[in-house]
Amino acid sequence: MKYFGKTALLLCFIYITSAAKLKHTNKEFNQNRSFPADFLFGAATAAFQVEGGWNQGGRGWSMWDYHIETDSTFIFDGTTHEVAADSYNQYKRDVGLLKELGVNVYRFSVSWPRILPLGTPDYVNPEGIAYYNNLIDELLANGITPMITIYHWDLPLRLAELGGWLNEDIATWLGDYARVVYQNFGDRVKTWLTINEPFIICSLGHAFGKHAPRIESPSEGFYECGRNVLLAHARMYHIYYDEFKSQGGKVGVILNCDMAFPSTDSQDDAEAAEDYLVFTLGQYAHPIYSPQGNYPQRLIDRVGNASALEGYKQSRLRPFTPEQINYIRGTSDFFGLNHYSSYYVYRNDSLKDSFVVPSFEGDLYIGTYTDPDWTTESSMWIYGFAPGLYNLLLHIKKEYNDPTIYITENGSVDKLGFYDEDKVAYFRGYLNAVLDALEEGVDVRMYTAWSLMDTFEWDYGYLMRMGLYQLDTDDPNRPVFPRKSALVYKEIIRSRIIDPNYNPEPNDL
Ligand code: GBH
Repeated sequence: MKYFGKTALLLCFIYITSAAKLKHTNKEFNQNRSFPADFLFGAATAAFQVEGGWNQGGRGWSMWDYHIETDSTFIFDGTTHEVAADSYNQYKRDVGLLKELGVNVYRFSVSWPRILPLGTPDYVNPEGIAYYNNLIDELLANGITPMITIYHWDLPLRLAELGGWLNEDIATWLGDYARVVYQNFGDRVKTWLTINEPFIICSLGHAFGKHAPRIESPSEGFYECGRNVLLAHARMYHIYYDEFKSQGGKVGVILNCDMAFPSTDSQDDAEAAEDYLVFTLGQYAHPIYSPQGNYPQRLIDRVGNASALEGYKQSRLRPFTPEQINYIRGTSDFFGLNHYSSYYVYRNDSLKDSFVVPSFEGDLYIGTYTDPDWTTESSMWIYGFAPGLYNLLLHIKKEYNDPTIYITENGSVDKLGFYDEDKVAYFRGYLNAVLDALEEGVDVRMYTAWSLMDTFEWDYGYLMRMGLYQLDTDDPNRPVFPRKSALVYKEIIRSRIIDPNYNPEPNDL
């Protein structure tokens, strides 16, 4: 993980001799084990990554439009989001793909600047509303349950200019936007995902400046962003229950988390693994899911102590008021989880001088590395190790009072072409880990694969091809075709078992 310190690379050979023996590995594939009849399968996308139609239908600019349109070096491969998978014009094709796969649910996001071009509800764009009405109706007509992410990163430019996630008013802005969304679509949509991945919004967007709005503020920006995300999420939740309860839906947040295994049996490495989960997951999960609310004590202590040593009069992690703690606590009907990778982590003196001070990485103070077997040439930042998901699910069950878990993203990358064997192996392994977790009594009820088709992968553009369906980005009509992973996933959904010997060929669909 590039952004957890440069020493990680130097130390990546150490795992061979010293990695603590993993306590939990997954069971073999076993075709007598099946997914429960009411387990929901789906596929996921996000508006900015698939819709295209960037200047169609009265859509406004998001902060991502601004950075892509004004800086040709921003996206690694020089591609843009302007057409993407053309889902704005071809939503019926998308629903056709979902139907072909046999999924129960489709997780997509609504574009804030398409619905509210200026960000605020002073003007609601009728063409934006019509687009999502059409998509929702088409899904329902085909027996697929729509599930909406309200915020998947496309903050309206005007609000970014007013300070975006670093302005406390963001809670008001998001709440007002969510109200418009509930009002227009809540008669047919019953599962709401408020915000996608607070940790990525705040780390890549506000600590490292890799994602829009490209702010590099690795301490204050990172923590203030997280604080505002929690307040905004809570407001979206309360507005639903105060004003739209009669719609009878459920509301929850999506947190992303990779899994950390301690590098050795040392106490320091065990604490490093614990703190990894505290900083990347607990920071957002504890205020919402723990009975007492508020940030985890380990986070409060680590940031508080580091701040004091640096001469700050107050912690760089600004505390919540008791009212805010109450306001945030209990505001999720389920635990939405995005998960992709695993790491080994350690903490020792070699980390001295590895981090910018002050920064959240300096506060966390761990090194990370991965096993070469967990990665492939095309995988970029994905280090696939299915027991990571199994262990993470057990951690969430234990730590957050056995919540209902929806796995809202999981998936991998492969080369172009039909035979995406790495991705097939990844999906099989991770779904097998879900079966392991179900046997341990973890309440996982849903899995939506990332992604339905190749998407515009944010700063990576089209370097990472994660689709069940391959997208031809050279053709203006954006045709798609099923990869092997699509056929394998379809068969898992149909049979509800994982058959490692199922070996489809092109045109089997
Ligand atoms: C998800 O984020 C997003 O929700 C989704 O929109 C996205 O398409 C999907 O992942 C796949 O990328 O280059 O070392 O800085 C998952 C979180 C975001 C974590 C990108 C890794 C890049 C790491 N990931 N990040 S690095």
